[in-house]
Amino acid sequence: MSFQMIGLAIAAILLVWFIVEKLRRKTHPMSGGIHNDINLPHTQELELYSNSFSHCSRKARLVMAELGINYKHHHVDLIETGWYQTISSAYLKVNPAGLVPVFLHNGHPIYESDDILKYAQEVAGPDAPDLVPDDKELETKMHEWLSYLSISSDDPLAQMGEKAGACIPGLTVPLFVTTIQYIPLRKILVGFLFHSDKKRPAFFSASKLLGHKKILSIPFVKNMTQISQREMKRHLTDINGSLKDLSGPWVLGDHFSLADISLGCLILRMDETGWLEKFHSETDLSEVLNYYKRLQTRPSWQDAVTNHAHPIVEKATQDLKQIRAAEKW
Ligand SMILES: N[C@@H](CCC(=O)N[C@@H](CS)C(=O)NCC(=O)O)C(=O)O
Repeated sequence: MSFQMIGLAIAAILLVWFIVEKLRRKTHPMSGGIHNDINLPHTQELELYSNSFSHCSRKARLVMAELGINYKHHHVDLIETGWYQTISSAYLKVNPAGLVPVFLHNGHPIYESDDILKYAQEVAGPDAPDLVPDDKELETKMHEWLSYLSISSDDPLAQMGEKAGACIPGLTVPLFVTTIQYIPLRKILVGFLFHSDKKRPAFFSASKLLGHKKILSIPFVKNMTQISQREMKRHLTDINGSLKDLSGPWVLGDHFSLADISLGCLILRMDETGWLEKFHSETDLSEVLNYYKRLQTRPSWQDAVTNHAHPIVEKATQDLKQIRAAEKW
């Protein structure tokens, strides 16, 4: 057989492999809430698929810890923690949208972190604390907070002016860049073949190859991080004002609720990316800092955040701290 024939045979095998893999990895959006029509393999009544670094996953783990829910945990990697497990054929059976977190109740999946938070309250036993207040006015307030803090699955950057949650992805960019230095390029490139959103592997491979300075000076990235900074600083100033006026330690006063879980995760992200310290040096956020300290002393924090620390994220967080200190930003 000639070299040409061998080359053609290899190309044909690769093409067949690619087509088969592509068919096995079909992705499409999934609506939130429970899907009773889907039955997934499970060994426990309640199971959670989450990633240690993911903001929405942290919310889900915190609610489980606060409610004392006993569940089986499956860690799912994102490219930032190792590889694109969310678009593996096995995980796409769990969530065809390729997103974490997913909560399973008797094998039926619940998608969207805020729906998971509410569902967890419904399945928690009668002795579990009430993270959704009975008082209708307080409940409405809690839902408003959840919506204000949420990240949309369709367009994560939409409505940065109105929603604090929409500013999170843009402000996580510097940490994405430092985490991705620990991931081999070949793993990032897999995203070009199978990720439904090619901007992600494009951004991650550029980050890996160019480093933070060049990435953060690309006009689109620069513009996005500048808008996110401006808007998040304003949101945190508003949040600081609301916390100052409270009649109790939590956003609804004395009642610890789902809103505190979501707000706690937003502040955590701002802390690990260095923005919290920077914003506080420019505007008074002392109420936010005190509130954050109160959250960190709750046993749920240890359980859902500290115990799930990821070595790559830990190292990348330190790297980012050093870069910020050296470059004074
Ligand atoms: N609105 C969704 C957002 C979920 C989401 O965006 N998850 C991210 C991690 S925080 C993810 O799975 N990304 C997959 C990827 O980056 O490929 C929720 O609240 O659950």
